[in-house]
Amino acid sequence: MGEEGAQRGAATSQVNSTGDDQKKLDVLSDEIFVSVLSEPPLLARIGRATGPAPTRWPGSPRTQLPLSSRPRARRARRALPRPPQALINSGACAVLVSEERDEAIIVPEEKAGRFCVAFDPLDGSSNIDCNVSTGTIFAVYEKKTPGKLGSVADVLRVGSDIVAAGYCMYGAATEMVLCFKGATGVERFTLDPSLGEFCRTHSGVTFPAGGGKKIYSCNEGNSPYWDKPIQDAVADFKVKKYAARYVGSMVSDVHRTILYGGIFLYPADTKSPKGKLRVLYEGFPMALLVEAAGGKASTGMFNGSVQRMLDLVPTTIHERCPVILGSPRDVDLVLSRYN
Ligand code: FDP
Repeated sequence: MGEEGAQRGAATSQVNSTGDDQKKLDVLSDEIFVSVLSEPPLLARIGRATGPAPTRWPGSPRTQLPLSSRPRARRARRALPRPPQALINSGACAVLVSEERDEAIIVPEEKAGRFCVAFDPLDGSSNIDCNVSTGTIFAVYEKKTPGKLGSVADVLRVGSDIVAAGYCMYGAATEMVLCFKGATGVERFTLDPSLGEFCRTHSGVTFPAGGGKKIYSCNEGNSPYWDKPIQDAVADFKVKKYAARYVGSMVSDVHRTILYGGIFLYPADTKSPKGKLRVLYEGFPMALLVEAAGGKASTGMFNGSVQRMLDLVPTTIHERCPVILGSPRDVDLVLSRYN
């Protein structure tokens, strides 16, 4: 990133809508994401593909997707329209929810489109200053409120209503992983910087058979505050000689979990009874992807019961929830501790 990059990583001295420290790169990523959503092709592609039972990403293996490549990001930054103006011109979106904005953006009626998107523009941003992988996470809904104008009710609905979800990971390579509701497997794309395009590299990706590598991934510093079933399950993993791996950047930890196997946990604890991660743009999209890949996603014990993540119905846009996801082998081990 160099000096300029380091400055972008610097905190803005603000906290975002969920009370986390906000970095300059958080704000820039939010602006770019909203700006990119002003260009309809991605959502138009999703629109073409979301029939009654979408299962495959449309198009050739070299699918061109207009998400942020670096040149595009620079262009977008220079000529960035003010977000509401971008949405007015889009015609694709009715409602946008960003981690970096307190309120949902409701697109004016005359330009409102068919989709609603909840996104975390830069997840794992506490890792920016030490150059550890970060990511972008998003979930797409179809608007359901009658009339042209959307409302927050279009995103405050059961998680299984999501029609598509994905993340980008900014690591050694820039990768994007997507799925549609009802898909078997997730689709992997890698950015080819020479083309400025994402090229599909893997289709129908699922968890390794049998659960894959024995890896548990959590912030174990919180273990004194976990409930006993979580403490016991993690103790079980150690007895079974699982390896511990925790980047502390959800996209990276979930990406590794899908590709290698194992489990990722950010459970509720006595300090944070609702957990840390956000329902709309962390829990739900990752749950859709993990289930599409043949895994499981649960809240663990939350509000008095153990729940499937996608059965939650959030009541506010920045709501949090505990997250336990991964291979069925390992998620079932955790859930069995609640029996
Ligand atoms: P970050 O605070 O760096 O943005 O919800 C955000 C998140 O990172 C996730 O990406 C990550 O999994 C988690 O928080 C890490 O939290 P801890 O530092 O408490 O482990």
